[in-house]
Amino acid sequence: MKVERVSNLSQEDFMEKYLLSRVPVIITDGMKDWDMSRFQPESLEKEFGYFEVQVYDDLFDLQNVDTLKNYLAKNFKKDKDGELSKEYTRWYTKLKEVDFYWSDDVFVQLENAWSHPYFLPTDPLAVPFRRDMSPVKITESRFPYKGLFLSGQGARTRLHKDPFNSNAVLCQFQGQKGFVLYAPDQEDYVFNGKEFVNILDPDLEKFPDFPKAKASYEDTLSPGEVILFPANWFHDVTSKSDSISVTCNFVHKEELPGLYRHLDNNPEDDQLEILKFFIRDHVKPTATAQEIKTFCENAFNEEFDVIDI
Ligand SMILES: O=C(O)CCC(=O)C(=O)O
Ligand SMILES: [Fe+2]
Repeated sequence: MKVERVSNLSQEDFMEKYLLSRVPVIITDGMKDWDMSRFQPESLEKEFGYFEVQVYDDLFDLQNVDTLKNYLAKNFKKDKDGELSKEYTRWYTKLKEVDFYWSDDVFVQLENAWSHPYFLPTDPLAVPFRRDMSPVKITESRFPYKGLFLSGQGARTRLHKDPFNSNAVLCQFQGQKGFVLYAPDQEDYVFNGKEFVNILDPDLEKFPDFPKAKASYEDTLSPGEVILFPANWFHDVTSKSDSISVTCNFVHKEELPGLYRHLDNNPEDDQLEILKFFIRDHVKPTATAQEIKTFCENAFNEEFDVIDI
């Protein structure tokens, strides 16, 4: 089935019909008025060619660090003789307290080339959290959970769901991405508690129930379109052509109960490090899942008081 495509989507409808109802949607005019030319490979190479980027495999394991120029030369277009790219540049902004090849400076430089998607509320978000509870725009550097994604034809992100009940909006600047979506209720068939199944080459010993899994959607995202992957939906994404996207993750404050459930059920989640980074002014690096939950409960009470722990 194809994902519903809409345009002229109000923020209220986005919240009610899609985000909080956990229904995937493609907003076909989601990038209107953006300067797409600044996100094409030639212009990115001109502006940032000698920056070093994070190069991953088909899941999220870092493989190496290379210059953007080299990544593009090796993986984008032309004479690859039909060879498909395996390397994937996921160039995240800083999301952990470590020095690394983050893309924060790149997004600062690109800030005027795009804007906050018109359908996305700017309400206070739980993730990323900001103390003053002022409106949030994803183009700002205070919205750190985002990445510039470059993937040569064939490069893939294997099936997974995003961390700690976060939603993702994926904005497609160039190229086409084919994707397959499984609803959260398919979890038992596609996840064995440790790993996600490789849907193109399923290991039936590890995933004996995978044959029962039913994908809800199979579709292709084209330039100018934005897709919402709601929290806990499993997605597998393959670049059908050389592709450039920006992806942003967030948890709306209306979704805090889901985040609390996640914290209760996953006290050892290794992604908590990222959550803690977003509230680093308020919680200690050693904070437990329960302490993070307490922080959120206090921060999002009616007065939005923030209590440091
Ligand atoms: O565009 C893609 O390759 C999917 C990216 C994705 O799902 C993620 O970063 O969580
Ligand atoms: Fe994802």
